[in-house]
Amino acid sequence: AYGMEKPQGYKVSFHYNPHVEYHHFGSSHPMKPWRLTLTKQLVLAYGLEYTMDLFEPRPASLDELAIFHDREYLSFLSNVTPLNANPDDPSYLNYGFGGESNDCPVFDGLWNYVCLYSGASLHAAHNLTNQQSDIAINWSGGLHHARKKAASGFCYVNDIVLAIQHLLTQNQRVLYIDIDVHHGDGVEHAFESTDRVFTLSYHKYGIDRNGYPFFPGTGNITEMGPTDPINRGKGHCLNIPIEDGIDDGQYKHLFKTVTGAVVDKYRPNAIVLQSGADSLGGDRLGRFNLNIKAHGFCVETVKSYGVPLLLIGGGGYTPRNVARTWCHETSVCVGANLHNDLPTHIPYIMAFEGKENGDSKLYPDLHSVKRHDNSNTQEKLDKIIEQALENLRYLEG
Ligand code: ZLV
Ligand code: CA
Ligand code: ZN
Repeated sequence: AYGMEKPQGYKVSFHYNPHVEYHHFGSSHPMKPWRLTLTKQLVLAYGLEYTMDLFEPRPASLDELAIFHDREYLSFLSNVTPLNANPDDPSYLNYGFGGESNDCPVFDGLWNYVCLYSGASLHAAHNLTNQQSDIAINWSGGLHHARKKAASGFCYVNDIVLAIQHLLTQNQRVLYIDIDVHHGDGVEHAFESTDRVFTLSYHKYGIDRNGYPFFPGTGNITEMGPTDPINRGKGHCLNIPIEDGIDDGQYKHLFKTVTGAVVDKYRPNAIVLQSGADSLGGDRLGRFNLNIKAHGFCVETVKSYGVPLLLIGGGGYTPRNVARTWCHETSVCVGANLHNDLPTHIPYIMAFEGKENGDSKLYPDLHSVKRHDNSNTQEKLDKIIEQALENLRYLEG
């Protein structure tokens, strides 16, 4: 039942293929797949592997990716290499490659990389539909910007859309929640015309001092999907725009109030939580001031609904804190309390030295690395909550 923790605890599974770690986007690119090495090292150092089922999933197949993606796009993606890439080929730009920022570079092993993280999300989704797990985790997934026929914002294949499509084979309604600091636009767009998926994203939204919108530039509270009154997807999307510097107390209140209202109204049969760690304080790309336990509060809250849960990663650009957060959230799933002193025998202990107060701790004070003043007043946040609850009235038909 809703809100009832299972007294015997949840069956948790961890889906991870270590080959993802060895892929590089390029030295100056903020996405670092080796943050997953750090995450796994922490999870093992705390002994969490004894509390869950571990799986090493095979890479997804071309046919599995084609359930959502365009076959010509996939054919391009599976053939392109740094040596044969031709930036003058019009399809190259069309498919989201190149451009000024080069957010989505062509790197060695790109196809292998996308198949690995997508295979893990699909395997995790299967574990939920065949009821082998109550909570299935894939920290290598969560690439929420990818489109049917285009890469966007470091995302080439949308493993979340693929996993939700699988969940829909056994579940009438799936709720997607996204706490990455960026708007989950790719997932929202993929399901905009159905009432069987509700998408809820919390993100930084607004124009910077330099005049550029924060990526991807969408996700205002007024954006609720299609406006056509006969579209079934109408109103099955909620965006929560947030300004720089939001703190723990504000975020927790916002998340609990809005997510709770969505769950009450929508009554999902399964939940997918994208737990992007770029919403932490001190993230290289993010703008928020959250500590690890406030981020983990979102996982605790969603777990407490007692609905089958797919927990996936996403952004996160300060690797040592990404690893801390995802290790903490793994412990939340299995119901363990971790000691704040990092185990001394971690292979990559040097990697945890940073600018925070408490290098050798699991829970350093991330407010101490604050770079963004808090532009969120209680007044503005109350307005957002009020508007969000108003938007939900569409669900009443
Ligand atoms: O975390 O930063 O802002 C899921 C995820 O949500 C942009 N891209 C594009 C649009 C025009 N700009 C380029 C501005 C670049 C600013 C410098 C970078 C330095 C090197 C490489 C990439 C970036 C970068 N790119 C920072 N922010 C962007 C965003 C894409 C954000 C994707 C978030 C992905 C995994
Ligand atoms: Ca988000
Ligand atoms: Zn992000």
